[in-house]
Amino acid sequence: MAKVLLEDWKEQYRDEKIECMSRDEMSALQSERLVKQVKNVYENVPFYRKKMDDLGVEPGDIKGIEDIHKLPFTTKEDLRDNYPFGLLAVPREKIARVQGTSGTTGKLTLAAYTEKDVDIWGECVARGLMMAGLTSADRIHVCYGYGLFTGGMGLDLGARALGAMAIPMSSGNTKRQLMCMEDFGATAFGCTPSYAMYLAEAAQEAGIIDRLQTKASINGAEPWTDEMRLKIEEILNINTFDIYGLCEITGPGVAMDCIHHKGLHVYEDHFYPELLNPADQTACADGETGELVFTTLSKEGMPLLRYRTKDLTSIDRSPCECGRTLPRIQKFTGRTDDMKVIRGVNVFPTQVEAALLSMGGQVAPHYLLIVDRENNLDVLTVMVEVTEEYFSDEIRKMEALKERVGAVLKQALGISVRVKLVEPKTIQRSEGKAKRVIDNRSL
Ligand code: DLL
Repeated sequence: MAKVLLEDWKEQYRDEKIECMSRDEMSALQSERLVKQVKNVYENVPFYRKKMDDLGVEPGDIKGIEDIHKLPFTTKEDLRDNYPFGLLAVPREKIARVQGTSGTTGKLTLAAYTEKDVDIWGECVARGLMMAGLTSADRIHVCYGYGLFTGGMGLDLGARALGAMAIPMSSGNTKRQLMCMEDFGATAFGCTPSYAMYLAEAAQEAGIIDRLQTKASINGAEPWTDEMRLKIEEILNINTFDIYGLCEITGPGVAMDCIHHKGLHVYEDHFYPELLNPADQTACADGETGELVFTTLSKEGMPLLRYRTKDLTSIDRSPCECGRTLPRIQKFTGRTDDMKVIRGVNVFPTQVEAALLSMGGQVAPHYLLIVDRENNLDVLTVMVEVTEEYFSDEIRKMEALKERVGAVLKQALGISVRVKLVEPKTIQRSEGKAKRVIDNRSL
């Protein structure tokens, strides 16, 4: 275990020319790619030809990246309507692989990639791995799921592009994960942040932390807070990085944060980001929170124009101390669809997470929000796990803790909540994306 302090950090770039390019050069590159891409989808994807015709836009109207606002949006519903292969821009024989969403109910969201798309995906993940200080000498333990979900394959492709060793564990069986991590001398691992927290606690409990060689972890696929990052870093004594992506765009490797943790650098030479006001789709000013929308500038298999991710963040284009000029999106508060409106107040699970972690170890960062409607009134119950250290058989002590948690949550959320304290390790752990909310109102 070897956390590197910021003052000792040596920045390395996978592609310095692109990652540190001037804004003018980047705009020129994006413009060239966009013009080509628009012509491509107009000629090869009937769905986009119709959408553009309906808007009265022709490929010739798009002269550069500044014209992107003239183009139509694409939504998840469009992907579903054209499931599975209706949005391909190449013949099906050119598709080298498909990947899908991690959800288990309903129709999948399927994405298709050519060989070149897969190479670019690996390159982008490799940029992130280098941002995390990894090199070809590293051994990367991948406990994201392998399969249609992009996590396992994404990290694997990144390790391959970097020339590092991939350890394809997939998710599940924590004891075995830890055994292999120790035996194979993994120097880094990748999984969801909720599972990283679980692994960290399990390693601590097994007393093996000193025997691990891990120095970094690459965590994403779900919203999490900086407080959670610090907690994982503290337990394992490593550097932890946030990686973002979605299968429709490329899987992990759309954006990742650097050692300065001031937002996730977007690989905008391939994935052009826009931040739009969800209500009327007008552009947000830099720093203003809105819905993240992506256009794939170089994708061959299933290129998407202005894909509405439903993820909420803001963008910062100021230079970063790491030297990269790639813009940074802030850590995600959540998706438009996991924000809950409770008695008129917007509540995100990440606000609960930050509040619980601010309580100095009295409660564990494992929690569940349950929303009910009683007598026409919304009621939010937050189930919170007490840590072993603070758990007590004395009712008075537990009542006092419950009151403290209630006060901290009220302060953070702006509404009063019911707190249900539960014993250590009783909230179900997730090996993939954690389920943080049960909304009984919509059932
Ligand atoms: O979750 C890809 C991925 C795998 C990213 C492994 C990072 C690591 P999907 O299953 O298509 O793809 O889900 C995409 O997950 O729209 C976000 O809502 C959420 N998400 C992904 N990364 C983050 C993150 C993968 N770092 C959806 N922070 C996205 C917050 C994230 N939310």
